[in-house]
Amino acid sequence: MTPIQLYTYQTPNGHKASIMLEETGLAYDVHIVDIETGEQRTPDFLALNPNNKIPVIVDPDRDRTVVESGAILHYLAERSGILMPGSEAERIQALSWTLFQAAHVGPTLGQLWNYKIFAPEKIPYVIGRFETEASRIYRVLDGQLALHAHIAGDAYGIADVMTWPWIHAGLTKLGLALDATPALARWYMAVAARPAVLRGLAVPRLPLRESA
Ligand SMILES: N[C@@H](CCC(=O)N[C@@H](CS)C(=O)NCC(=O)O)C(=O)O
Repeated sequence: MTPIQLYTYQTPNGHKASIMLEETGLAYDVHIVDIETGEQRTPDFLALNPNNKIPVIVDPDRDRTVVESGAILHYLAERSGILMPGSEAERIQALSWTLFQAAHVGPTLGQLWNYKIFAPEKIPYVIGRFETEASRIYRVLDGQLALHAHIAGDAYGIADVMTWPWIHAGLTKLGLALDATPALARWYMAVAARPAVLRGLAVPRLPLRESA
């Protein structure tokens, strides 16, 4: 098999794709797209994803280019047969929670990151608004994980791969502790113990920048 080509950067959305590739065991090559210097807006990258965002995968053997992390995870599950839910009922749960991540978890924490860390002017109303929404989303996940071992049901699957990097970023970068959501905390620790997750989190290895 020709290796899958992964275009990515050191971010939670990039980590979803690298963790999934590590889980599947499929061979892949990594291409760093430095979104801090604007490489996602070069003509070559825009030809892969007109939406100028990582991650993207190219599967040369099937002549497929896949954008959007949720679609990438579904594609890789189908391609490999790994983390593919068995029944139709499980598949629709996986799809629902994968889209919940894409619609709520990622956008809310992404905006919080922007306004809390990057914004030159810190606006308390805006930061408070996204922190309140993040708490609500964490309670939704905590409720689901109080009922099931994993986000889309009993088995570990793509909804977990989709969500874990953002909960990790929330904890390590945004100060979103898991004390008030014990089921979410239990799940977070269990997923963190998977070797494929740790390997995927280390992708891509960025070259050291020269300091000024
Ligand atoms: N919904 C997209 C989000 C991807 C995304 O936001 N990627 C960010 C990095 S985490 C990016 O490439 N940003 C560059 C830009 O917006 O110019 C997905 O799940 O793949």
